[in-house]
Amino acid sequence: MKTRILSGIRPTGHIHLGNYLGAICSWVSMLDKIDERFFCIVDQHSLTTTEDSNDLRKNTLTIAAAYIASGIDPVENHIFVQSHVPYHTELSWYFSCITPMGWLSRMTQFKDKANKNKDQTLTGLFLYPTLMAADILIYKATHVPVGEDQKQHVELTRDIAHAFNSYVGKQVFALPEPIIKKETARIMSLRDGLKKMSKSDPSDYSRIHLLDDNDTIATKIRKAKTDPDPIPSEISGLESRPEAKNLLNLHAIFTNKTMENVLKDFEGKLFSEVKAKLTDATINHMEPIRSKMLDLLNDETSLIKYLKNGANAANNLASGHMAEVRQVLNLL
Ligand code: AQP
Repeated sequence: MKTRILSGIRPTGHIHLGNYLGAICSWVSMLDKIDERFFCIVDQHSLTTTEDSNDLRKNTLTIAAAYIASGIDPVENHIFVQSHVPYHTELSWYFSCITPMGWLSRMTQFKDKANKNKDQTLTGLFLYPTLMAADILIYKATHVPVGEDQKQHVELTRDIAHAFNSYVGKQVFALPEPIIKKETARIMSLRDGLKKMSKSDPSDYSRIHLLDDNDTIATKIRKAKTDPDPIPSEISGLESRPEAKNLLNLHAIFTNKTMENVLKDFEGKLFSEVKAKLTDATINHMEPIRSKMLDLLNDETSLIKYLKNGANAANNLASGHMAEVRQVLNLL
């Protein structure tokens, strides 16, 4: 069977190291193992949190530039914008007609983001997982690489695929597999090691943006929350030190070492030393990506052309699958 991946990022603010390591790097590592690769900028999902919509156009282009600068070739892969393929929203409507409200109410992300006043909570936020299921299933994706926080939504996508197949009495959709890389599944905030790094965190110091310059990266790492204890020799010594664990994990990722080896290097040392080394490693890795992103953003015409080509390929595949869906639903 042909393998196909679909994944995406919401253009809701500054794309950060969590998105890069948790999502984009895992995509890049799979490029030569998967037959067809679709990478979406899920702009319609951004509208579920309306405070982000002012910068939507700019953020959409920035995310496209991040994909390409990180190594996703826009000719070999299909990079496109969700709103350029209308089949996503059409399929999500059909899915909303077979998805019980109870399934959606149980989603952790909905519970976290829903307004304290239930009557004010947006319908779009509630229906987010049915649109995400449509994003994936309209391409009949076989694999969905995501960070840990999106695992529940991919599991719901499988439930929705199953429910749809049962409703129409035909195996229209195979169940897609989530792919979650353990080491990068959850990059934590630099200000609070118990919270994931997130675009919506009010503090810029909680995350490193892909477009941060070297001085800003150095300042953010210097100001990152830590503790006064020296580095332990064993991973178990980090159990109650989430901020320390996060910084050492980032160091392990950027230097391509195991956590055990990083602990050997730093055992007994203080965080000032870890932070200095982590700053160098982060800048080494991120500087070429930032520079490429800036070049791409300076040539908007080419960037938009890549996105148009990506949307053409996506529309071609999606239209065939949509014809099948309309047929099994007995639409005239
Ligand atoms: N901290 C993280 N560690 C690892 N992976 C992460 N991802 C997000 N944060 C981390 C992964 O990035 C992909 C795109 O995420 P998204 O933009 O669609 O939505 P999100 O998960 O809600 O990301 P943010 O940054 O936290 O955005 P806001 O603050 O707007 O909600 C997904 O694969 C996600 O797992």
